[in-house]
Amino acid sequence: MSSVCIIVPCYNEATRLPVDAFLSYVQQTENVNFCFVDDGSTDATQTVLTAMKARYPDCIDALILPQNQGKAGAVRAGMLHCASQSFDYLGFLDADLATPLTAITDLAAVLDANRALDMVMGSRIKFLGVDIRRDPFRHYVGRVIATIISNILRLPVYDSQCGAKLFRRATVTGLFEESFISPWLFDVELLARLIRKHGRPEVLAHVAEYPLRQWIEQSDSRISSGYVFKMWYELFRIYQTYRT
Ligand SMILES: Nc1nc2c(ncn2[C@@H]2O[C@H](COP(=O)(O)OP(=O)(O)O)[C@@H](O)[C@H]2O)c(=O)[nH]1
Ligand SMILES: [Mg+2]
Repeated sequence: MSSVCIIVPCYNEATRLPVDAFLSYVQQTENVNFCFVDDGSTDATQTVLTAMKARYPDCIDALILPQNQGKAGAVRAGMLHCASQSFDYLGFLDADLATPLTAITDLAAVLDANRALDMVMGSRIKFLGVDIRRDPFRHYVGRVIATIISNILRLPVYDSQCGAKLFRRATVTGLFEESFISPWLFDVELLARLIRKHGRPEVLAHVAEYPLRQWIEQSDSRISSGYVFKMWYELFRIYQTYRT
């Protein structure tokens, strides 16, 4: 299998991070590495991550950011930190494992099967045979936001905001070099950057969505409820900045 490095942004995750699940996964799996990024947490996240790295130094790295940057900044720092290493694919996953670790090999298989793809995104689509569990309110609000994003991008993307994405390494530096406008909508910016790079008609050959087999919403979200208001301004700025 191709080698993969997964960035896990961690903000005050000392009690929430499923440490045992990560450790048993690296024990059982070859070719998958993790780079946990402590995003200036104020709890014991740094201690937890450093202990994980000490146990499995060959496949776990911990990047400690002295100041909180938001999810976009933490993912970006981790991706750029690992892009110089010899992995085939780099990606990111939320620390709460709402997307289970088994999705990593599923997403890697999509890139393995199609050499033209730069990026594969997990997509939370509830249908028979998969296990997608989401609070109904967040689901409906999320669907409205996702549909608006799809219209702004003029791209038939179903679920831009799912926190599980994998990239071919050669594309990472170009996509993540520039810092992001939005701490939570940076996924929209990644798609806008791909459109800018390839042109809208061709982008469909370079990015694919993959319906996740499982996604279980975890409580205790780090996004504040007030962000729903700020988000519209960020979307507007993204639209203005990447407009072609
Ligand atoms: N770097 C950073 N990461 C954050 C911040 N807030 C959340 N995260 C990380 O982003 C991921 C998603 O956060 P989560 O609370 O699960 O959000 P939700 O499930 O999308 O509501 C987790 O891995 C968090 O640790 C933040 O301020 N900075
Ligand atoms: Mg979550």
